[in-house]
Amino acid sequence: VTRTPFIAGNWKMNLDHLQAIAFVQKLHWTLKDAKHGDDSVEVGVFPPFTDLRTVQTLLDADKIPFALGAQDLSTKDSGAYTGEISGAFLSKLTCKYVIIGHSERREYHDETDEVVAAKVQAALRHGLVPVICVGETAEDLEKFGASAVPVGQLEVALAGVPAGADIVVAYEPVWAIGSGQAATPDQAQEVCAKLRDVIADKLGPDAAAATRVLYGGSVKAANIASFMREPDVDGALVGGASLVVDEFSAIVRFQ
Ligand code: G2H
Repeated sequence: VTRTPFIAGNWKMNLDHLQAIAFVQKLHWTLKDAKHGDDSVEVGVFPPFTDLRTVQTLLDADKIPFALGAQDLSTKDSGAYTGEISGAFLSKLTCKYVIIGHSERREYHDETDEVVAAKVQAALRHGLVPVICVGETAEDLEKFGASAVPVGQLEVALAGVPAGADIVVAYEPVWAIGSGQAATPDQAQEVCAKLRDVIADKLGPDAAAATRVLYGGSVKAANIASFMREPDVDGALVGGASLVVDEFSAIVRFQ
């Protein structure tokens, strides 16, 4: 099985819908002669909710081959849930992906493993591919080592997920996020391999072979190639560096 590398830009709470237009156009222009949008590498952009419609229109109008994703969704499908966003709305805007369980959601919005699991189910109900984020804090790392917490988080997130489901897993050690201090390629490989074992255990060997496992946490142009050389790292979830066109383009051109 070949797993198409996936470079995903998580904009977090950056770029309003007007800034998004300029950014996506410039990124497209910069990547025009790069091999992407085919089997060599998939590029994804994950803007804030309020940008999704604008970016969708732009991708569609200019036939820009970036996949569109959201940064979160509701566990519910519709109804009296003020401020929430349904996966149904995201599908209608041609979102392919949705990030679930990012450590910033877990930390600032008290998202438990059970909430994450419910969001994974919500994504699948609406035909979205969940990008399930797991990772240990510095404290967890000291107490339990690198893999115990992310493995436990993924086990809960995958409960009830059918074997054939299309999912992406992202290993993001919390201590590496936005800190400039990325994990080493060896560290990333070790945990990503264990996460693939969890996928094998829960969803079967075919799913484990087909599912992309990303590394995230201070990925930049200077370190992407070293991660991509690892056999169980299939791409990157990029935060800060995804907001700088030249840097993100260089990450997409890692090979
Ligand atoms: C981890 C990552 C993107 P950054 O949060 O999801 O952010 O690349 O800024 O560490």
